[in-house]
Amino acid sequence: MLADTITAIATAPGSGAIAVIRVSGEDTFKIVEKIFRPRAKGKKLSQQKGYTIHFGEIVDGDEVIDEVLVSVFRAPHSYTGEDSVEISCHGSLYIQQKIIELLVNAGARVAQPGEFTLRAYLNGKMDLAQAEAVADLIAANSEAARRVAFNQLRGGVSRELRDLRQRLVDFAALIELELDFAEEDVEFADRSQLRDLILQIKQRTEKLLSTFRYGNAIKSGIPVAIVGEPNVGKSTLLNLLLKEDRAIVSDIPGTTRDTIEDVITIQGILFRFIDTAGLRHTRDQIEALGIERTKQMIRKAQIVLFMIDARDKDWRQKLTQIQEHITDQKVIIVVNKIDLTDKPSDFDTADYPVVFLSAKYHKNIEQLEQTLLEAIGYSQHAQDEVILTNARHYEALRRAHEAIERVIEGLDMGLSNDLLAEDVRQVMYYLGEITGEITADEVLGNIFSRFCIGK
Ligand SMILES: Nc1nc2c(ncn2[C@@H]2O[C@H](COP(=O)(O)OP(=O)(O)OP(=O)(O)O)[C@@H](O)[C@H]2O)c(=O)[nH]1
Ligand SMILES: [Mg+2]
Repeated sequence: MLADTITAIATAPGSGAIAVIRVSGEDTFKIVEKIFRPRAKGKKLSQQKGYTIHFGEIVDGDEVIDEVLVSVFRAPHSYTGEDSVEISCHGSLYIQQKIIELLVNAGARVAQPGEFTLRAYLNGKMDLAQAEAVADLIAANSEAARRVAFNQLRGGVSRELRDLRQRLVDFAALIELELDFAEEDVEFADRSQLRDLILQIKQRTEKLLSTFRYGNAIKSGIPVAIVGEPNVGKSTLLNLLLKEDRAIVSDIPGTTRDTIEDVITIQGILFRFIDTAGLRHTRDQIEALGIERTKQMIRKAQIVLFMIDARDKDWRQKLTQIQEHITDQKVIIVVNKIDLTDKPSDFDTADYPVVFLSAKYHKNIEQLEQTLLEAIGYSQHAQDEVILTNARHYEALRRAHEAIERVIEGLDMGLSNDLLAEDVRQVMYYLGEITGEITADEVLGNIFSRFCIGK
């Protein structure tokens, strides 16, 4: 498969000012030379240095199709590690397709999704976790998501795991050696050192695992449901957070019938706010439907803003009603309309943070934003901390962690070498799975098929 020379449009589908078409593989220059006529006479494309750009024409026989720029990359100094070119042409859909067609007729094959990055991985330009970070970076829709993806692309996650794994590999080698000298009863691998190493790996693994919730949240945005009785000001708050009149606000209870959703970023983190119908028991059929939806929204949310009127004396009972539907969501109590009373009810609760607001008069909104950030553990994670965002990594790390616990158990029980070695191998296996030192073809297929074509 690596023997093929592949091509694809690397820019977004559709027409634009410019489109970029990639070609990568052994025959790149041979193929592109068939359809590219450089303006400057003299050297052929295959004789040009890497990291140079050449102006010229794409031709179909005698007919000139477009004027283009061709960037030359020479193996191994390219994204894929192979000889590659990037053709920047005019961004008409027709021209893009015509050039692809000419390239295919000249001997290239149309690339599969993620195939350029797959090659970069197979040619050792990046490991698997880094390759996956490329997809995350392309999908990043907030500053925080970009930052964690970029850190992973730079090898943050990989470095850490590779280091731990390498030390384990060394140890496993010693244990295996002991197995070879089984009759002589020698000990090459110091058990207390192995224990220290394993404990270190365990600690590190646990720390990484604990970042996943946060990592996953910033990658996909944090769903926040705004719930509360009709008329407490939920839609007013949504509009204020979004800085636009997204939801209808009125003094008629039950104004919001459907759910309204929109996103904002706070300190670079994407929050997805969901405004819901007021939660109350009713015989009105339509509103009953809205209320069922509210329950569903709570289920989907990571944070629930429970909104109460500052003058409400029965809020505890309403909170209890909400709590019925809460599983592991964080709850923030938002006391609204503080402008209407000098003496708000007693909102002391040990369970949840409380924010006093006037949504209508834009009061204390920064405090609410701060409380939202705290709810996701924003301040606990340093900007450059290695953060797990990928479910595949999380799963592998969780399995590694299980195997680690078995190794510790085994050490405690004085388990025989061959059994111990087996568990150590398991830990190495799962750690290696993340960076791709160990992979099954189907795992690769699964990962790269989710990429866009041309990456
Ligand atoms: N005085 C005062 N009025 C507010 C405040 N926030 C909202 N209101 C008013 O309260 C009324 C209800 O506001 P909405 O935002 O529609 O309330 P809601 O919770 O979305 O109501 P439903 O959609 O019916 O569940 C409107 O007349 C708002 O102008 C506030 O902080 N102070
Ligand atoms: Mg509303």
